[in-house]
Amino acid sequence: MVVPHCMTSEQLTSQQQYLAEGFSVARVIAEHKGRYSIMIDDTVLSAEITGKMMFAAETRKDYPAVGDWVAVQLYDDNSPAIVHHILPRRTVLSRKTSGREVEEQIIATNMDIVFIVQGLDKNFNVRRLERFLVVAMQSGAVPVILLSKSDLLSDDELQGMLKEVKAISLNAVTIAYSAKTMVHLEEIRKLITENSTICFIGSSGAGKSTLINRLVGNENIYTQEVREEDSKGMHTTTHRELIPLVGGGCVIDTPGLREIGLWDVGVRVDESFSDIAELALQCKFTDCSHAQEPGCAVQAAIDNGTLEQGRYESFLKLKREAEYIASKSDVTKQQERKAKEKKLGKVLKQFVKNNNKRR
Ligand SMILES: Nc1nc2c(ncn2[C@@H]2O[C@H](COP(=O)(O)OP(=O)(O)OP(=O)(O)O)[C@@H](O)[C@H]2O)c(=O)[nH]1
Ligand SMILES: [Mg+2]
Ligand SMILES: [Zn+2]
Repeated sequence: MVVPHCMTSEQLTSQQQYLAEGFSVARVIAEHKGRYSIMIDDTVLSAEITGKMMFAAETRKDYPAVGDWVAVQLYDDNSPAIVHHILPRRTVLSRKTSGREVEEQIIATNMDIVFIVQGLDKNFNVRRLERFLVVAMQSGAVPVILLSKSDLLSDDELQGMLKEVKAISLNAVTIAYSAKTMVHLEEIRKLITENSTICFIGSSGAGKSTLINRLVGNENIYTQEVREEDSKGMHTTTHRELIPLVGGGCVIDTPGLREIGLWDVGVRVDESFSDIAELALQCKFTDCSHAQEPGCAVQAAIDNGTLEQGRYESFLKLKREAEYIASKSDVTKQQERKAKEKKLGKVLKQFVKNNNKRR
């Protein structure tokens, strides 16, 4: 099987240059602690980066990631290929690393679509979906929501959950499917066109690897039962891996993420909560904080049930997180951040207080 060559013109130009310089161009398909697996045509090779690249690397962005096209030097003996350059990236899916560090982790690059997989079991959580959507949108790829395990629900239950998702998904394509009964798998398959790369993200136990096994047509990837009481997975997939499909296209499996912190998402929070932004335009005061002002369209929408309170709280939380990350990666914004954070913190507190009082 061959990894698809779907490159932008910028990438093609860069590829030509590296080929002219005597390099080969390969795709990174896996990463294991500083060692990489790369694929050229249908051959998988081991690779390492040059000392120069390691020395020059300032951030995570300067290291190869799964999905990257890289310029490599190949050797006839069995020694690993050496990665010299990373071709410009078309799309990048990043998150903040877990823990206290404010650092970027690249999940995958050069994908066309991000499949956000979530189980329709006890793991179902629209607030988490909102977060995944912001991260996926920022990558530059198209987000698609896949709701697994539809076999566990009655038709009525399924319709109810789809309605909840519709309220937060904006226009993202949403497919509820079952890897067990195979219902709606064909629709998913159709989204994976010949030259496309699709990255799968979602919590552990959501069913990412199971779905990939169905799409690949065998059971090569290891999957595991989830805990019954809360549908939590066992973190079965341990590293990111790009897998070419027989019919063309390829998929990137990733380990389930316990938490997905926003990384430098710019205006994506506003974009993926455009329903709230539109409401805000109708507030009486242009600087309305939507906490308690008269003529507030956001509060009115919450009161009349068109906007869910949880969604608005989620919006405030993600906004605050995005502000924090943006300022951390730019020291000069520190002062501004503190002021804004304090304000958003107050707004959130005031908002929750007011709404709880009213109930
Ligand atoms: N009933 C039902 N079970 C499913 C479906 N899809 C996956 N599962 C089950 O869910 C469990 C977890 O699936 P995995 O594919 O390992 O989940 P994952 O998202 O890859 O999890 P990590 O690798 O830990 O991130 C397995 O027991 C699957 O059999 C489905 O559509 N219906
Ligand atoms: Mg898995
Ligand atoms: Zn308002």
